[in-house]
Amino acid sequence: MIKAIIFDLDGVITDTAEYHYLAWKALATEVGIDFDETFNENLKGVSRMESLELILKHGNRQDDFTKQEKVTLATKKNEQYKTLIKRITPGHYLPGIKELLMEIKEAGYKIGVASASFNAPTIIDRLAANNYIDYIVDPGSVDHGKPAPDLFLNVADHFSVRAESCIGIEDAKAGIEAINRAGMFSVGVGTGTAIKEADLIVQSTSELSLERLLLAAGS
Ligand code: G16
Ligand code: MG
Repeated sequence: MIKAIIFDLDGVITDTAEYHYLAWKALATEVGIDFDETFNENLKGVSRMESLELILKHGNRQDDFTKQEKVTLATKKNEQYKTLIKRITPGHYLPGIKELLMEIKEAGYKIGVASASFNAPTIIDRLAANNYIDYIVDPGSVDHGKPAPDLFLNVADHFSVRAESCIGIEDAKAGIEAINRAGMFSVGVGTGTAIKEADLIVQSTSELSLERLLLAAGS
């Protein structure tokens, strides 16, 4: 029986993926690395430092910076990102998500957020989504990011529910793998092949409803 529904943030609750893309693109350009939306797909759900490593490797510049310099680069990207997310308002939910959160809350299921982002609490604040969300994982508190299951398992643990009683919703390949490895029912949002391993696939967040999720998960 399903007891908790766990949301990814970027690309599921709101479209911050675009802001990550713009901030990384600015940084990549600064260090002379070509960066486009196709490559950006590889960074979805991936932590800040790992994303930087992937970008440097993509430009064959992974050995050109010290660890400290890499931290400085990642911090710079984050400062740019923090400026961009100031644009987020309570009007910036992806289609149908606010209604879905309200529906789930009203029906008495637990709602968690399993995001790789250290900025998740700020974004949830800016959306005024605190009333719906019971728990946000601190990504610094788990050993491994997505595609490891840790972020999702941390939520189940917090709610004292079994993994089989959770549904996870994601837009990224690494995120779907994390949910599947956690032993939860996975829901993929999107049109690309990135989410092809999900148990249920929808093209847009507007297609999600509590009834559809529960039916698909057999609950
Ligand atoms: C998000 C994004 C990633 C980002 C990561 C870390 O994951 O999809 O692109 O690199 O968080 O974010 P930050 O630099 O803000 O700590 P998710 O799991 O919400 O999709
Ligand atoms: Mg995401």
